[in-house]
Amino acid sequence: MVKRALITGITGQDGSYLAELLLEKGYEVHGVKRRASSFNTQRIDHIYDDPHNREARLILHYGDLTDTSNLTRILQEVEPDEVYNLGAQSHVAVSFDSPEYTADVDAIGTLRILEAIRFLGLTAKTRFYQASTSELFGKVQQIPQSENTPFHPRSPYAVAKLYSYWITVNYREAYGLFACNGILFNHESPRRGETFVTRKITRGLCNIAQGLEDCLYMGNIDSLRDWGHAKDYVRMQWMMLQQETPEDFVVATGVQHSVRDFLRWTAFELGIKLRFEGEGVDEIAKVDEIDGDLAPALKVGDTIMRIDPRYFRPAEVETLLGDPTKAKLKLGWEPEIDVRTMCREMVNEDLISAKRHSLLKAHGMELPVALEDTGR
Ligand code: NDP
Ligand code: GDR
Repeated sequence: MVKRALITGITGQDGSYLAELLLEKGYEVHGVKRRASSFNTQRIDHIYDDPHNREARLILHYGDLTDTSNLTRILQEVEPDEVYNLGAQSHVAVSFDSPEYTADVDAIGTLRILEAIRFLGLTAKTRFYQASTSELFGKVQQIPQSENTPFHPRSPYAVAKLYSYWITVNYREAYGLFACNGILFNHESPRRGETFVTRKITRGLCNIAQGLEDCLYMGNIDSLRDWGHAKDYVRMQWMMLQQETPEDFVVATGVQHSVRDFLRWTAFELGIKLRFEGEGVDEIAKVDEIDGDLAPALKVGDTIMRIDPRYFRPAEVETLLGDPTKAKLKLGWEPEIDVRTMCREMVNEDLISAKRHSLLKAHGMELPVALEDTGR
């Protein structure tokens, strides 16, 4: 029997890698995509099947986590063996601007799916994965953070995700649903959204190196994170739903670095050594040395990073470090891609795009480079 999975958030970073993984494993994969005024399937176009092909194993449904009847109808049609609830307003800083919407999607959206599973009588058939987050730990009380660390969310996003965490536990305890929380620490890739810090840095510095932008404006570069690769983390999402009994797991690398480190590594991949000068909001990063020809637009002494307090958050999560011991011992999960390798992969991809833009510009065919325009 071919297994059927339903993924909310299939057009996002994790959704695209998970869809690839499940297709490789022989699943029929259904995904919920939002109607948008422009194409929003770039991350999954390479695995998309023409729906006229009867053999198609990737099937998309228009839908939204704010729409109960739509979600119920999709679940009724698909009757999935596994649901991966990855859809979310996933940007922490944006959740301070849109707290109510974030709660509707990230908290009540989860309840809508769980209720639909129950209402449709799928409780015994359908397994449920909830995309929980290290942001639940927020104001850290214990280092490193494990499944037993108390939560203290620090943003409307994290508070909404806290509801989803507990409602998932509740449906497991109350109705016997096979439901698991993956408490995932930050994970990145070349498909990471452009306004999350790692991708903002790799994309920004590649554009600067090629003369498409002048300077990168950053928030709290002392912030500490445990960064892994999205490919490793979606493998664990699948593994969690293959266990004998449902349980929650922390997914992390157990290694911590600062945003400033990530700036340094990205510069290193471009053959640049950075020198940080000044303090607090006056801190800047200058080009100290250049090696090779990957940054033709730069010279020693150029200032390529400044702090902009607009990117500070009303409440910050200063430090996160995960303890993945349970995932390793119980499921045999190990991350395979380290953060430096991931940074190199991201730089390589963003550099291709920056070089393409720069070449077109040199031939008088300048394309607009989408700058980070959200204020976030
Ligand atoms: P992305 O932001 O890349 O993707 C989010 C997905 O959710 C997109 O497909 C987006 O659609 C969809 N979405 C947003 N709003 C709605 C809505 N109202 N209804 C239906 N779908 C919606 O996130 P990631 O792939 O990085 O993360 C996946 C999940 O894991 C999220 O829930 C996130 O909060 C959580 N998480 C992520 C971590 C990380 O480090 N990446 C760590 C821990 C948890 P569209 O493409 O149309 O915008
Ligand atoms: P985070 O990721 O908030 O941890 O949430 P993000 O990459 O946005 O921020 C990480 C840290 O970097 C600091 N920072 C900046 N962040 C952004 N976006 N832009 C900046 O200019 C900037 N300068 C410094 C932030 O303050 C923060 O401390 C991500 C999301 O994927 C969530 O959905 C997920 O739940 C968590 O990771 C785990």
